[in-house]
Amino acid sequence: MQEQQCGFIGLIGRPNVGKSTLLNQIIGQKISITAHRPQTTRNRILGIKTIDQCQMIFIDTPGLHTSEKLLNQRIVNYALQTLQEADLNLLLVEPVSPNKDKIHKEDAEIIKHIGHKVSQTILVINKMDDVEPEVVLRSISIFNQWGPFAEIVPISALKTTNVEHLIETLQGYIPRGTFYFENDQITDVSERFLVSEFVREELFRILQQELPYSVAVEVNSFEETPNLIKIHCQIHVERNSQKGIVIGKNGKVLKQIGSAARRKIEYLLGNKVFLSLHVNVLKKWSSNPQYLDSLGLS
Ligand SMILES: Nc1nc2c(ncn2[C@@H]2O[C@H](COP(=O)(O)OP(=O)(O)OP(=O)(O)O)[C@@H](O)[C@H]2O)c(=O)[nH]1
Ligand SMILES: [Mg+2]
Repeated sequence: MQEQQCGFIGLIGRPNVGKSTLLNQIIGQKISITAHRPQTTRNRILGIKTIDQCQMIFIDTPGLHTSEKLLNQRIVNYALQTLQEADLNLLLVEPVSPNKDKIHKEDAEIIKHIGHKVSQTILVINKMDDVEPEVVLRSISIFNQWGPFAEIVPISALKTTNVEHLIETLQGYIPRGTFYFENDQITDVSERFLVSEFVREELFRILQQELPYSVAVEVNSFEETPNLIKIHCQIHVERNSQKGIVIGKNGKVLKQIGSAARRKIEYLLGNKVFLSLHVNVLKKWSSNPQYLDSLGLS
């Protein structure tokens, strides 16, 4: 029998480069929420892909960035820890725009953090659908100066271009070892956590400006009956004024968030769902270490 391979692959990169989109495409199911705004992912999320005798455990991380805020510092720490622990890292970047001849400052910072692990890092140039092929080629040669990376692979996570090729390439780098997870397991996070994330994704989609960054979602009860799953969630905001915005006039905004999230949760759980949402003011939760701990952001 062929020997098993099993390894951890860290997905790292600046906010908004498409890490979670790529993870969802690889796994073939939505396990990590995405948004057109940066700093969407807050926790480490595992996505597991098993092909024959090879198990690849992807770690989706929050985008690396600098910030004074406690919440953000904790978020960045997850990502930096991943970088050190993984067998292999995928560093996601965007193509270098045609009017620039240098890479993004934050990409350079991340590469410095990677240090000697650069040779165990595959540089993935994402969003190739957004630019001309020449721009991709030029980006490869500019990033090459920061190497030597194990490989440089251009892809489009959104359009799935070259994603299969990336997966095949990865398999060559996974060390020998027995599987950590069952063949059919796709993530290690609980359904409860995914439910709270799907609600948070709708908050990102529907609310304007900075508000989603002040919001945390907690599942208070999850009750399964044969034909219906009853879920009660609390949406924590930091100020009274934010509570009003999330609820909206006559509860319109909250209803919109609830019904969009419910549809995705029903798809996830394969069952009818009754979702109730309650908005709660938890003053300054994002800078309070105890609240962050209790919300699983430790
Ligand atoms: N055009 C294009 N857009 C993409 C591609 N991949 C992702 N995006 C978009 O980029 C935005 C950010 O995607 P995410 O997957 O949330 O990015 P992320 O790196 O996980 O972001 P954080 O969690 O904030 O660090 C979303 O609007 C995606 O639809 C791609 O290949 N092409
Ligand atoms: Mg993300």
